[in-house]
Amino acid sequence: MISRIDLRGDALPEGPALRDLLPRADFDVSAALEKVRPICEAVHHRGDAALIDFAEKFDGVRLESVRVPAQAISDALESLDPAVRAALEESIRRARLVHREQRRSTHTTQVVPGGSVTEKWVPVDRVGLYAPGGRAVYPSSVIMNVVPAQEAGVESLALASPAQADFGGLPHPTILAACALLGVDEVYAAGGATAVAMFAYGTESCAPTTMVTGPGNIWVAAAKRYFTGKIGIDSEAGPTEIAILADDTADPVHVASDLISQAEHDPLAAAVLVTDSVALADAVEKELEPQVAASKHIDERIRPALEGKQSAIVLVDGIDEGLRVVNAYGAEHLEIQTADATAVAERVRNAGAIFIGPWAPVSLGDYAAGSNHVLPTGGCACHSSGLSVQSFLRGIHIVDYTKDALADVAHHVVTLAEAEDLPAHGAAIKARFGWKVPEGK
Ligand code: HSO
Ligand code: ZN
Repeated sequence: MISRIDLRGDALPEGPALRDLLPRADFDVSAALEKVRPICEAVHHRGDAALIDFAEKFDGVRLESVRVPAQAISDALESLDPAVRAALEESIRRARLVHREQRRSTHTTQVVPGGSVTEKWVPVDRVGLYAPGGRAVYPSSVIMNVVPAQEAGVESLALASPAQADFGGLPHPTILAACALLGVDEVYAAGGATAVAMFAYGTESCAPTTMVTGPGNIWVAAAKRYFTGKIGIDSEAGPTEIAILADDTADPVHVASDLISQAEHDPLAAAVLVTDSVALADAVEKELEPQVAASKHIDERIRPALEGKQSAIVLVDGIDEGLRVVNAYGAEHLEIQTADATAVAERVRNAGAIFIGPWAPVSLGDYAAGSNHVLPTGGCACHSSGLSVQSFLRGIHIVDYTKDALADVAHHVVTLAEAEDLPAHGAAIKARFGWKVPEGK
């Protein structure tokens, strides 16, 4: 059911060559880009009318309006199962605890007497959050997007999720209920690339946003790429990934269930076990069969994900080599199930989030650890982080120099301006001192 990659014996190659040996899904956003272009342009030119036509075409329902009435949002909360409500509330509470501490304060550096640089952190004005609604209806992702934006101080938040024919053209009720719990009252029934275009261009009913965040399929990723430069985005989310670095102390039942847990998301989801123990590899493989057979989404997602080229058991010569492999891979989620997992985790450099030991499975992080579950996929963990308060803030430098402080450094500025053949830059300094370069200290 899951293939093996045996990296034992020979020395592991370095950097990209090692990465090339590891499994990964094909997720070609650039090919999808051409397909989303006409959709985005239709929304640009025809606004709400285009959104209504696309909802009919893609979601099979004719909408009266794309904006969800306030009543529908409060009704969804009223009808929410109390146990789901309690779980969402606890998830929100924990996420707020963690994200509140990510806020950044203004900081001033006194560079020289009379010369300072202050860095102030300003939230973006208006954010559009996308919550998928096809294969995935994840109120938990609403929480993971809304909480950091709110804790960052974003004043205007709008959310879009596809119209559901089964719910009279409204987004899924649990998505609406999560919005109600989070105090988000501006919600639109719009899906995929159309929702991203609505936020980027604005329509009659939705004011344009300065940023779009949220998970989604390849069309959402392509639309985000289409608008990069015009608006801010979080990341182009690809299929979910779990990597587990484990030794012979790991419990094969836990390892198998955690691999399956993320395979459950998508036929392209990646489940990768990296281990130095053939006994564990054998036991996990054996354990996968009954656990997969007992799971719900076997044929449409779990089996294709585990059997796909993006998933594998990777055998290595020891945990040091295993660390090299997981660092080269840069998983979205990385579990460490080894003896002294804390010490091993300290040596991980590339991962979206790290889950230590037997009691911190990825499912905990997906819902209720307090950590964020919007994380870099496809190896982007080698250069990017998951969604946080920081994602919604801009650090603005405020430069404040007195005449004397400028005079002291003027000759250096003029010298560098001349070295770059930009004499007008130097002139902007000289103009302040009677067109002469002041003597520096
Ligand atoms: N594991 C997914 C998030 C999620 N899981 C939502 C369950 N619901 C990507 O991090
Ligand atoms: Zn998940």
